[in-house]
Amino acid sequence: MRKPHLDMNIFKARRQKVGKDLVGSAIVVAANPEAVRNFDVHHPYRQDSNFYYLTGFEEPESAFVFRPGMHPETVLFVRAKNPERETWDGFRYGPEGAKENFLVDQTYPIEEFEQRAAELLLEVDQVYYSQYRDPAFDRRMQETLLLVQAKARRAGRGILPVLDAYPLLGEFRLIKDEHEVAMMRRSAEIAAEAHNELIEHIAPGVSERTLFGRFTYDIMARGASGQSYQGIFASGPNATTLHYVFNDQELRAGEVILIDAGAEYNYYASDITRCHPVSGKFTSRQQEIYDQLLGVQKKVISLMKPGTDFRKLQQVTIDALVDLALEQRLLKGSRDEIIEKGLYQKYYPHGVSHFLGLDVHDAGKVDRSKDQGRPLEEGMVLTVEPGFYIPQQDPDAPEELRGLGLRIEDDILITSEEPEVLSQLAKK
Ligand SMILES: [Mn+2]
Repeated sequence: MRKPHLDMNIFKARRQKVGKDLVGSAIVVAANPEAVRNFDVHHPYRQDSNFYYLTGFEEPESAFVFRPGMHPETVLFVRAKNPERETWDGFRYGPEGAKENFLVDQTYPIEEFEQRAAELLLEVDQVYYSQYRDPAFDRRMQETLLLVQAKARRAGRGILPVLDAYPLLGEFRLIKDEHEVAMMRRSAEIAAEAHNELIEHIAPGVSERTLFGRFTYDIMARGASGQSYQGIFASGPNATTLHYVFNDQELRAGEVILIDAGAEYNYYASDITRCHPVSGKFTSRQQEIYDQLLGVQKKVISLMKPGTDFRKLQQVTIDALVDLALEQRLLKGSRDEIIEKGLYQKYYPHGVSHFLGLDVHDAGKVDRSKDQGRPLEEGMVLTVEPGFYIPQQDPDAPEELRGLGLRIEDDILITSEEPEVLSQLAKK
């Protein structure tokens, strides 16, 4: 059952923070739609992150209207009670239960959304709502906005301006509160322990799929709802596919397996990557590159303090990985030219960091504007994931290195002092 086990004051306090400078505006957020897998079977349901962030409410077919400073300020639209449906699909709060349990001012059945929301929006100057995510709810929202206009016709108003709620809420989600930090610490700890549990099961002949299953078991046995994204269990050359998802090959002696997998714990994601030699020991050349990559990661982590520009992390990584490629004689020529022409992208084609939170690639703008970077701040959580991938068909690489893919990824909390490595338990 989707009973709240968290203190609802967490969500109330969060709404107060978000609403503080938004008087005159409303935020409308819709629950995620359910996704059909086949016929009457659905994919596992997971609430929309912004909806969860503001309400803590986990049911589909719901919507939330938030009008900072007005009465009622918080209005939740939910599915009506339905004994027959509840026999099949499980408990629903219904409007009464939702009002009792979720610290909102008013609740209504979702069927009344257009009419009720139109009345609520009549009194605001603009609406924050994320369009183009759910076409079915977009239509309900359009209907609502037309009703608002119809109701206010004599006032000569047009359609209410709609602004995107995603970047607005992203600015808040970017800085984790105390509750969120606790959740993220636990999420990373769970995933780190599960990564460690896998080590003794890595051996020639084992399937990537077996490791995937073991990891899932180990995080769920520790309280995670599941993986925070489909994990990458990539042995040998599969590791050079950045988002490898087949996870169905057998591990072979001499190869390295790259495991990029995280847990979702009370909605919060961890995202950890580790690489292990299938036979228990790297070759000396693999070890050399692994150690260099680890050095790059350490260097980047040491920069993760308040004030450092987010873009600097990537620059430093590129510089260091170009040096690695030159030392390994994979690239030739001048460092500047390699960087300028982007030649390093053959071995390192991605970013070194992203925000982490309710989503694995979390909300929050990485730049203040097109030309202005974003300084890191206390309370941000970011990954650090330098990687080095040698294509299997690379004519510039010696035979023994072809098809080697390495990435080392940890989750970092920015503090006023040293960065806290949330995933530090995971053995490297
Ligand atoms: Mn990542």
